[in-house]
Amino acid sequence: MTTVHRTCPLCEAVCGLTLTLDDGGHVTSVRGDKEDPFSKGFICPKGASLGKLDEDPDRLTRPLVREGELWREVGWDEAFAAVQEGFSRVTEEHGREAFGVYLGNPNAHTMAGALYAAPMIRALGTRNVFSASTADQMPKHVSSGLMFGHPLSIPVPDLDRTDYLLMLGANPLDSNGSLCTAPDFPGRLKALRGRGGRLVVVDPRRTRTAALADEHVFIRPGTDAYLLFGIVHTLLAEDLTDVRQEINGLAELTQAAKHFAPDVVARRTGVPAEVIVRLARELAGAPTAAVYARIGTCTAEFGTLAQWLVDVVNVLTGNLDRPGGVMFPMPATEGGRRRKPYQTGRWRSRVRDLPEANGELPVATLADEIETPGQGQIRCMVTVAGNPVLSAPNGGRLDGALGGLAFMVSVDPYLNETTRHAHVILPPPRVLQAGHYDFALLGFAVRNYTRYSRPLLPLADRPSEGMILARLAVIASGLDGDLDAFIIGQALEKAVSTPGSGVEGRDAGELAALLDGESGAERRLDMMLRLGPYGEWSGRGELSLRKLLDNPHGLDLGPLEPRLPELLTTASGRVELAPPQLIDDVERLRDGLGAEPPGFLLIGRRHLRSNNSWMHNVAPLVGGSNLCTLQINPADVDRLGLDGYARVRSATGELTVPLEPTDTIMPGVVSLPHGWGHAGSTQSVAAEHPGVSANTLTDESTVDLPSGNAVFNGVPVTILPTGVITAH
Ligand SMILES: Nc1nc2c(c(=O)[nH]1)N[C@H]1C(S)=C(S)[C@@H](COP(=O)(O)OP(=O)(O)OC[C@H]3O[C@@H](n4cnc5c(=O)[nH]c(N)nc54)[C@H](O)[C@@H]3O)O[C@H]1N2
Ligand SMILES: Nc1nc2c(c(=O)[nH]1)N[C@H]1C(S)=C(S)[C@@H](COP(=O)(O)OP(=O)(O)OC[C@H]3O[C@@H](n4cnc5c(=O)[nH]c(N)nc54)[C@H](O)[C@@H]3O)O[C@H]1N2
Ligand code: SF4
Ligand SMILES: [Mo]
Repeated sequence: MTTVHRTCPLCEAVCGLTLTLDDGGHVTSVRGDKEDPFSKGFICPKGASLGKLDEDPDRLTRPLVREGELWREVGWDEAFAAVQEGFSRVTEEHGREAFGVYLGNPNAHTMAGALYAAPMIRALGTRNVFSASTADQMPKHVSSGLMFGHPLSIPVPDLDRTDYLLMLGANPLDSNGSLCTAPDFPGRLKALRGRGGRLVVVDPRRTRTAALADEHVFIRPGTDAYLLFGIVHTLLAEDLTDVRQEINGLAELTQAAKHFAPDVVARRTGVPAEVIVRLARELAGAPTAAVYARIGTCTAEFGTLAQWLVDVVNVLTGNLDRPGGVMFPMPATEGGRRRKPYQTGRWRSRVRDLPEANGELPVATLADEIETPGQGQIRCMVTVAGNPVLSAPNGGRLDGALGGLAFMVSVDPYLNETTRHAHVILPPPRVLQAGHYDFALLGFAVRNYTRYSRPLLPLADRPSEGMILARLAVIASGLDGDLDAFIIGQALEKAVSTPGSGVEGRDAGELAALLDGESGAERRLDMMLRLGPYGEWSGRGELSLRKLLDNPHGLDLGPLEPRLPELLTTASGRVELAPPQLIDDVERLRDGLGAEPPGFLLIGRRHLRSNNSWMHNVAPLVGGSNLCTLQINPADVDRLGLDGYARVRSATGELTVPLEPTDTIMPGVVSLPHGWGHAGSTQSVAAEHPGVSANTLTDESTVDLPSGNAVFNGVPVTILPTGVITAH
């Protein structure tokens, strides 16, 4: 038996885990790591099942190659040779513009995603880059880019010090938090209330988080931007503002807010005008306050406007960049940020003319790009850690589109709804065979913190996921050589020639020779740590890989500190309160003021013991409350005379679903979790309770315009008894 420690890679909370392994490398127990200074022993049911997930017998151990319907297990050389052949064939016939990439959510949780996905994309030489980000947080990147100058300058609520938290469209008691890395989120919310603070939750469902709050406000799905504008209107009209930054655009903002008085938006949102006014006064009056909004408000028709208004309220109430308000973390691997105006729409999608954002095109138009003939049609896809057939809007259409590709490669541990269309599946090794560093998520942490976990088990005869992606890059570019050494060389050359950097004027080659690490990935981590804001090469600290290896439970780097002046990279050098692109989109919001969609509005939800589409194969995690049911208010059940099941119909499809009547959901709203609808997968446990895919009902033709983000919340649907047959 050995006891080992590592970070949980399963959600954004980055909990430290303590595992015991037997001599065969099997996990015999998983507990929270009490010595982790950030998570302090917290663990959730998913983390506790990490061993079961990692040793799931349905995970692929060797590459698969498909010929027609037939799958064949092959060795790694043969698999990469098949990729080479497929890439060459498509390149010769259609050129590089026929390639497309889709990166799924776990890329945010793997070192491979952080270090090797970008070089792989560059090597593929295509602008057809899609990811789960446009089914998730792209609106926040766009609003932050436009307001603060960089899409990663995303302020997070200072959870442990705030006096007042207004939370919209998030349910961290089940999700454990997102764009707000906070292990033991439930405990931190209880502590907020314990110190006399106030928590208000805005959600069309009375979630477990809402039940814990001081106040829960029901809202009509998709209308958060109206509610937030009502708050902005009140702050301005009642002169409740206390702006602490240099800002631009107050006049334009005031002009735009005129149309959204509380009594005007009350009808649209379902939130009484007096509640809106009171929320504004409470936010302004609290010693410190933070507004935090997540997936329920991002994956909506006005996602970017909602994200923007969240931070407008934070600025107007004087809570941006101050303790207890919303703050910008300083992660240990952060690189320098150049002052360069943030732009979207630098190129546009071929078929629907949708703007690029952060170098990506909207996943809502991926099927169009694959299906529509002509110059630039996608014929070859590379998917890494993604299951868009279940996770993208109108996933059923994408299912068909992927089936028509000339060639597809998937890097994924499972043969599932998406990867079954691949010609080659390249499985990453076991979780415990991978090193772990949260490059992305520590940039959203409510305390500055760092932790590295070395691989706990040897790779044996298979490549790491980083090596798989690097190999794809080599195949695509035709350039051989040590990718990591090349990237290290480039980064160090830049650092030594940057005036004022801690290594200015030193020799890049000598620095490279000093780097520690047993792999290229570790050496790159060491370099980023040393050059980063706490690094031994920054002149300001002593962090390095060695230091992290000496502290296997992680290191606390202190509470968040004000740092906006250093981060602000807008062209004006000020916080942009009224970016023109967003003010333009306010027209669309105004047009929607009078909208009264008939029928029901569909929203999603998450379950504690689930993770999008890929954790339904672990027996202890499924069943109980983790079910694919349609939540509906009992009054609606009675009104429609429903019994047990109902048919749900939208513009794109129809499903028959089991009902879960509950008064925790607003009348007129129904909720279905996503990630179900298992079919064509070799996941044997998941196949026993497949559920249905919510994304049969979501409509890829509607997007949040500024970001191109998919709309999953507030989808108009009709609910029919199962017995009724009507014409389509
Ligand atoms: N209707 C509706 N749809 C939604 C949402 C919603 O709320 N409602 N939420 C959206 C959101 S927020 C997201 S992030 C997306 C998620 O969209 P995706 O990322 O496309 O979907 P996941 O289900 O997370 O699929 C993850 C895939 O990665 C594989 N995988 C797991 N671990 C690893 C690993 O270590 N390496 C590799 N290579 N593969 C791995 C899994 O087997 C699975 O195939 O879904 C979106 N879709
Ligand atoms: N256990 C578990 N944890 C997860 C995941 C998982 O699948 N399971 N997925 C991970 C991923 S990829 C992400 S992005 C995060 C997401 O983390 P969260 O943002 O916390 O996601 P949810 O738990 O889905 O909470 C979203 C809430 O928004 C509400 N909502 C829906 N529509 C609206 C609306 O129009 N307005 C408002 N105000 N609220 C609305 C829903 O009822 C729901 O309670 O969770 C991550 N963590
Ligand atoms: S909360 Fe997230 S990081 Fe923590 S144990 Fe659970 S799944 Fe892992
Ligand atoms: Mo997500």
